[in-house]
Amino acid sequence: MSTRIFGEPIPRREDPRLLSGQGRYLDDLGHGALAAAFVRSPHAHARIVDIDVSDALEVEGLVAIYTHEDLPGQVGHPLPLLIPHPTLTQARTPYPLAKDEVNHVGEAIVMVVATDRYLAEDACQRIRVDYDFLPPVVGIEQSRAADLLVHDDVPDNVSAHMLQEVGDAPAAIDAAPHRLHLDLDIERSASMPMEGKGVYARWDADDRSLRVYTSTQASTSVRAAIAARLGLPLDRVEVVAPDVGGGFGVKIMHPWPEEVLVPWASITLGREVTWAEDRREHFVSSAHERAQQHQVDVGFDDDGRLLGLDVTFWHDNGAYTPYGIIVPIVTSTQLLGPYKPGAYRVEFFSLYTNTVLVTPYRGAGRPQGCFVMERTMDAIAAYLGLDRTTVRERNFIQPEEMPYDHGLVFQDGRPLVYDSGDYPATLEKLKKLVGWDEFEVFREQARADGRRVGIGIGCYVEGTGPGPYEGGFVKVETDGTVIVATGLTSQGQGHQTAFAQVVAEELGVPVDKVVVTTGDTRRFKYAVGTFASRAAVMSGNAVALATRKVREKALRIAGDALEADPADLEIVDGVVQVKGTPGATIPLSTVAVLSNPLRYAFDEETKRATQFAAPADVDKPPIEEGGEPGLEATAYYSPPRSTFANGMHAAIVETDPETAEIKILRYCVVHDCGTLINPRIVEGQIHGGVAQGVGGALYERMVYDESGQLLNASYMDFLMPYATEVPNIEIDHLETPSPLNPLGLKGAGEAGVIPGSAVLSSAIEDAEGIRITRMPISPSELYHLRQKESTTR
Ligand code: MCN
Repeated sequence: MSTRIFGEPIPRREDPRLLSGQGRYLDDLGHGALAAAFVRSPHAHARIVDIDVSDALEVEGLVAIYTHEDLPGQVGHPLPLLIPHPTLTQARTPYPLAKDEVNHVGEAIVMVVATDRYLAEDACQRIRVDYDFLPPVVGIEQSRAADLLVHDDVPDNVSAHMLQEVGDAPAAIDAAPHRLHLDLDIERSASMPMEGKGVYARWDADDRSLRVYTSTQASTSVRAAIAARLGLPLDRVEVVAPDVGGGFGVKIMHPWPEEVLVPWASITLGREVTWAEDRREHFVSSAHERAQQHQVDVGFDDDGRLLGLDVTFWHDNGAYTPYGIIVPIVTSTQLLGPYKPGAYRVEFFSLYTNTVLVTPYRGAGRPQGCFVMERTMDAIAAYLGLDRTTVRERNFIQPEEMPYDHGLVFQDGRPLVYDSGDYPATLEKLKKLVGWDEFEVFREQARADGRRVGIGIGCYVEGTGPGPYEGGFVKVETDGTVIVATGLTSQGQGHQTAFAQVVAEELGVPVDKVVVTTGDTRRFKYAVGTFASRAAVMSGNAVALATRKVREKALRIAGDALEADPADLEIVDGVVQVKGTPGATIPLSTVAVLSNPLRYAFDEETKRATQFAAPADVDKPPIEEGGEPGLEATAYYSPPRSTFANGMHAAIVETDPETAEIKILRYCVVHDCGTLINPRIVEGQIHGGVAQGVGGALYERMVYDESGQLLNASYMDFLMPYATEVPNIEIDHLETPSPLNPLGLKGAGEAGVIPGSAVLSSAIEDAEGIRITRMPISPSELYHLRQKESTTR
């Protein structure tokens, strides 16, 4: 069997277990534990006047009721600001249990612990909270008007105001031969993983140690937060992410209030306590994203080349900013996509509203930025009567211009420098894949049949794999199994397969010999987390570096045993051999036995192989100076800055002339995430992303009424695309390796979602001949746009 497995589309090893119901998710654990439930605010904005728990005390099975007043010290303090920024001058973070004011429907006020969840919910029902109602601020327009305030001490509802400029964009636009202005909006949506959040805590009073299972994207960060809040030494806290049923960004927040409260209750009560979020709780008390309003001014020449771009936008950050302002920072820098903007000015205001707070949702500000830039490209093409791909081509950064420095500061605080990419080649592949140049023939045929069809395009560049670091541990066991651990967590990305491929390739072992663990602080203590499409770049390279150390050590030990120069050795299928001399071999399992001076070899063959392999030099110590027993190593990878993946999507849609129903006929993707570890996994990631992109463009939105009630907080009313709405996705890859990391990787986990609104608005506009400036768009909205258009014509 060949060990060439890097780049092979091997099936995901985690799937048989997960697809046959063998997964162990948070709510599969902790049976018999006490259960927590929460009283949450039914009002968007109110002062808490009184909390009366007397009726609840009657509930049989009730164990404890806690309000803010009951939480000692750090437990009750507002959550930390995770990513501060100099422009975030008015950060506000929520209390784990509201202190005296609530700022959105769903904010937790009381925690109840009972012998089971039903009883805890019964007790919640009996708790009376008296409120003084305050007028809510709902939506960007109301927040901008600032007639009403979310937080009394934030006079204009603005949490952050940021401006970046390269050159003098307003002057360049004024002087340009052509100018356009666009207003472009995207509504609120959310990631909606199938599994909500959940926490299960076990306090061991004898050992004074805490084990917490949580459905998170960042187990090490949750551990640090719990230890700090509960006043425990870090070594007394273990955090384990079991199987996680999707995260998509919402589970990167840490700690969520429940991740502090449930462990604290476990310690206080000396019992196991568990909580699993229900679907309505997830809608109203986790996180949303996407809502932004943008104004674009652009100046360009007769060929459609950008001379100046000036974008101002308003971002709805909800009631609090515990995750900082990463989302609008990403929009402001990543909207440039694969283009040279000429002079560029971008300014944003991040606004408070009495709605659920924001954390990054797959794409994290990029879908909005891509929508803005691609709508602008389409508008320029329409204005000049040029093909939409021609305008894009003329503005592309060329491969020979890499690395390309935009002169801006990126989300990681580092310069926005693209490391690699061949945008003309990506476009060429896409045009071929979708048949861009042949589309007019298809349109004419369709028109002859009374059908309306349109084609659209969306291009993006995505900063992936930001630092600061990740680590990897690799160990060859004496039975030949290779144990691998990395600290970031998995939510379905196929890390157990992909990292096994990296190790198998680097070490020269069959992939099925490699066992990977993620998200368990008992196995790997230092990590940052899974977000920003960083696992492949960060942990992939870290485990590769650790494997290289193990390989070097293995060759050294095997060289001694085989009396050969390590440089003359190779490892093939888990066996060290002298290159070109197949007879002289030693299995890695034996090398692992040899690596420990106290040799435990249980099978006869290994015993025989190792007992005579002691160094001939009796004066030589069993472990050489600076060496360590065991065939294992740990390594960390820390990149200089992010690496930039890119891709281009095209879609063909059909709109019903009568009902305005929108159908996607074809959806094509060309994607470049550098060297591919596993194309099948990357394609799966793209499929999932495109599904969410289609949802964001055509179906999903958070419908708040004027009193701040979320009207569609259930899967009955929140329209997710089913398999019936997600089109067949045709994919082609381009691999321009990143020069920034040893494996040449760029991230892939978010890519599919980014151009969804851009490409589908482009296609619908092409089918209809009506400007599309707001997403998502439903059939009834398209119908009304048609009517408006026909009355203004
Ligand atoms: N990969 C590869 N070759 C590359 C790049 C990536 O084979 N050149 C593989 C990786 O090894 C990994 C997968 O593709 O198995 C995604 O890798 P990467 O781009 O590094 O993204 P992460 O693993 O860091 O995952 C995070 C990313 C984000 S930010 C969101 S949000 C998201 C996503 O991944 N959430 C997901 N994909 C998700 N998929 C599932 N099923 N569930 C989620 O919650």
